[in-house]
Amino acid sequence: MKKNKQPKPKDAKPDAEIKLDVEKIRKDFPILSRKINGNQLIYFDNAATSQKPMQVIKAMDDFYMQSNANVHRSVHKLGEESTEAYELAHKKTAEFIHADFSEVIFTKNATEAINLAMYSWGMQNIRKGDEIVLTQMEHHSNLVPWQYLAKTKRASLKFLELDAKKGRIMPEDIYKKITNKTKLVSVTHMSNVLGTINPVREIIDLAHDKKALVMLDVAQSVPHMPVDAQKLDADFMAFSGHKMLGPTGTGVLFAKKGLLEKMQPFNYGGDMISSVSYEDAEWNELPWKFEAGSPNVAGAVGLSAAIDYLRKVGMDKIVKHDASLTKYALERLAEIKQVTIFGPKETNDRGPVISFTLGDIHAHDVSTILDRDGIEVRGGHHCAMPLARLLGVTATTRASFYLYNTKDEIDKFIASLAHAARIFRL
Ligand code: 7TS
Repeated sequence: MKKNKQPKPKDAKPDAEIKLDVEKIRKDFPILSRKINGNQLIYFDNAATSQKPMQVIKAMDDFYMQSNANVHRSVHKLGEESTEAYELAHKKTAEFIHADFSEVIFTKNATEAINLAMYSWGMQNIRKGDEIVLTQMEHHSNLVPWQYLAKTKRASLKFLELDAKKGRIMPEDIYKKITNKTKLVSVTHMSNVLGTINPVREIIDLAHDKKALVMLDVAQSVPHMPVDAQKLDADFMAFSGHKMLGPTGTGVLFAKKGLLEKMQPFNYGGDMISSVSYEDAEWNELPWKFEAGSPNVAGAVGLSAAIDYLRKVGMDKIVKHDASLTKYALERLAEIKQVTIFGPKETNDRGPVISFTLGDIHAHDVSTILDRDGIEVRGGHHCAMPLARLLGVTATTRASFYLYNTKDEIDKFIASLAHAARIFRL
């Protein structure tokens, strides 16, 4: 009997146009052919850092072999080439997040980007009695800098509370905590522990109504979904190049031009000046005013190649691929009765990060058993100790996926977990 096929809508794209060619992508990542303990590497620690495609590694090699020189200094050919490459990396990064060239500052990671905003904007603008609103699911990098600022200025921190069962912040809390006293709201776009995508549209609109500024920690979202600085209208955004196929030692601070113009520099020294006397100095134009000293040029070149790679693959396809892996992993994890998942169980408004416990086996033991099978996950508090405490655990095991991961890898991961449950007689 013939099956009654659903007619496809006229404008429906063929599968090839909406799906990633994962097998082709995997060939670009040399590390994926590595064996760990005799097993094919399965890399599920993408929330910590992503792997790098050949295109990124080669771009950096080429830079060192062909064009290496310092930037914004020497007028020789190599100096010209490296300056051009460095500035092109800024241009591509700005385009990738729909920002202006002047609004993108390169840092060494997301943590440094947040610290830059804290020192240069926070120290000037936060005063005694002001309130800074965060969520209960922040990474330490978007918590500890604000603790320091609040203590220094005698301001206070407020936290948007988590509904631990749902893995989401309580919607009504946004309206309770963001008030006329709020000067800054600094929240993660996507949680590195729960995978939750926060309702940042609502948060930004409300914060702006209350004349507060917003910092978005987009370290987990930029690698996995389109992030548009203009549409979001956040005042600051921080992310890491190394989580989005770029090299380690690369990060970005986005800030609105008007703010950067008023802010004091973060670091003082070479390249961030336009003129210097023995007594005084004037600052360079944006974004260089915030990039003191010789920068990580090779890193910028690598980040530039990573952005080319992501754009070529297509962020819309990455979103779909991540969602399909996450849905599959959540379903398969639910088959192991000793598994407790922290974070949203549904697949809407969540990213490809799943934290869980396996009975009462310590997360480090779970990670070690998985590692024996070549499966690399992270076990621990994931740099969010207060969140772990709130969830009533000292540690969880976290699997986080990216564009080169497959359902077949998830099957192996599930088999390895089921095996661990048997070893520990759960
Ligand atoms: N914000 C979030 C949401 C993060 O996930 C991380 C890193 C950072 C900030 C800091 O980024 P960095 O590049 O400055 O280190 N998250 C993780 C993680 O989950 N496991 O290792 C690093």
